[in-house]
Amino acid sequence: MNIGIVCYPTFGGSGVLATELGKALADKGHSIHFITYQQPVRLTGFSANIFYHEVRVPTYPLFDFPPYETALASMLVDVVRNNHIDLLHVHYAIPHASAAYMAKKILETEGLHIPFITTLHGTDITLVGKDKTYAPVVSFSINQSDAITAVSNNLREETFANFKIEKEINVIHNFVDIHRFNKKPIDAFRKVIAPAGEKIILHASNFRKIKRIADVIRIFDVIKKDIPSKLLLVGDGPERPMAEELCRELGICDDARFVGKQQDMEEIYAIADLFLLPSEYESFGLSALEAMAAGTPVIATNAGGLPEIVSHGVNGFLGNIGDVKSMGDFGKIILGDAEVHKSFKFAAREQALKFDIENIVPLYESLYMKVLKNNTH
Ligand code: GMT
Repeated sequence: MNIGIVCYPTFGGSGVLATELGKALADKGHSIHFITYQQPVRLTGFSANIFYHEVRVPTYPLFDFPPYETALASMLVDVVRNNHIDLLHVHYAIPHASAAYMAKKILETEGLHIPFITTLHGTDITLVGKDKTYAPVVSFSINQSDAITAVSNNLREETFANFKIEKEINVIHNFVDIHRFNKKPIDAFRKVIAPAGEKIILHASNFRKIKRIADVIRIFDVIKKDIPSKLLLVGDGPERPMAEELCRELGICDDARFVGKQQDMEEIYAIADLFLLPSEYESFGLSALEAMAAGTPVIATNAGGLPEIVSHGVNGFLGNIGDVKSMGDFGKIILGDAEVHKSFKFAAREQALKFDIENIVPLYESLYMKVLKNNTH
């Protein structure tokens, strides 16, 4: 199949998932055309089956807001016309689903029928999408999709609760390449972070409000009082200055290291003893799954789709949003006893196996086949 993939090219989970999906499909022999405004961060290396089309948005003095959606729709038309594209798969509804709809309508006038699939990732529904500034367009373009997928059962329910959706929403959970994340920890790297053999507690995100970074730091503070440990914070975003300030206030600057955005997450997950994701909401929590694939137990909130991956008391723990004391105590249970830690590590990896790339990517391929079958003209 020739598939056009539209996504955000940044470190966010939707872009990571879309890129990993494209790479996996290319490995299986499909031709994949990424259409986005920047080379996706996880799109490294060369593959004969992967093509990249950059959307440029020319500016003009009249434009306070250069029209990205128009540029994207025009690029989709061009890519479909010239590359025998069979279908478009857009990740994150805003503005990708409406751009795909526009491209589809333009191509129809030329006798080209191009179906598009929309994968909902989370904030495109639960936060930004339901804002009434965007909602009518989001709702319309989701309904116009030839197929809709959501990355968790929770997100499917949220979508039905927030929008009038007239079609089935297929749940296809996020996935991880279990072999890639099964790295042996690099001792020298561990030593740099935790020179006296302290436990390494990890958080990785885009440092937005929804991630509750202050809770990450406070949970760490609870754990650190009993268990010698270091906090490694990967990523960057608007909440970082607040987080640094909080570390100063708590007097834990020497134990918390902010390392910014990182490419080689496999190496980082491998040295972590515990992963924290105390978010206000996660449709899924791809970073938690990647941590588990590396055998790192997770402490998360019982919000959104997180309970679909983290099993309380088995491969991690789930706490109420904001309950840093309980989540800190859970951390102490896991890290305080080597045998307990070992069993949580084992269970984390076992759980991640269920979401292995080899089990999930065929679900997308079947959906593509179904859509193409329904779309023969
Ligand atoms: O985490 C973010 O805010 C980034 C966002 C994105 O769209 O890039 O992530 C969403 O999609 C990920 C991949 O499907 C999910 O794992 C995240 O849980 C989801 N984020 C939220 O729902 C807040």
